[in-house]
Formats: sequence, structure tokens, C-alpha cells
Amino acid sequence: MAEKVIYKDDISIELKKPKMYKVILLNDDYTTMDFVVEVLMIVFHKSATDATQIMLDVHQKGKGVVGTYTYDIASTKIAQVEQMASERGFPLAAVMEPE
Ligand code: TYC
Repeated sequence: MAEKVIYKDDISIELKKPKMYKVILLNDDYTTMDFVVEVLMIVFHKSATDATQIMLDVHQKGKGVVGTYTYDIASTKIAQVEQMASERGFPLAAVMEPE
């Protein structure tokens, strides 16, 4: 919903919240658990404890939400995951969907 804000005494402007997108990490049978934890810490700034919990959750359930971001940030993080994975020869992948 747009929020009206008064700008310089009498000019009102509308501030729209950006659409947000969930980044979803996908399980696979080949990427090592350690590497997934490393990616979650580097790309998504998760603590070792949180990264391990998310990785195990994705491993058990098949997929899981890692975070919610604007379109550009979500796309960049997905590209970073794929770049790191391809450098190491792992099929690890992430996708995004509207919140
Ligand atoms: N399933 C992988 C394994 O058993 C680990 C894994 C977890 C891979 C999460 C991807 O997003 C993932 N080595």
C-alpha cells in the first residue's frame, strides 16, 4: 500500500514499498552440505548456526526460503549462488518467487 508523506511543509508524495521476492534454495543429491553452508554464510550473511539449520531443512524438505529481497538483490544473490556452484562443479541452484 502507498504511504503519503509530507515533504517540505506542504508537498505530499507517495512512497511505494518495493515488491519483494523470496529466494528459495533447492535441494540436490550432489552438492556437499559443507558447501551449502559456506554459500549461505557468504551470499546470504547467515551465521554458521543459521546456515546449518537452513541447509538441513532444505535437505529434508526439498526446498526452503533463505530470505526476502527486492528483485535486483534477489536476482544478484541467485547469480552468486550459481557462480560459486559452477566454479566448484556443483548443481546447487536457487530460484525466486513473489512474496
Ligand atoms: N542433499 C545434499 C546432500 O545430501 C545437501 C544439500 C542441502 C544440497 C541443501 C543442496 O540446497 C541444498 N549432500
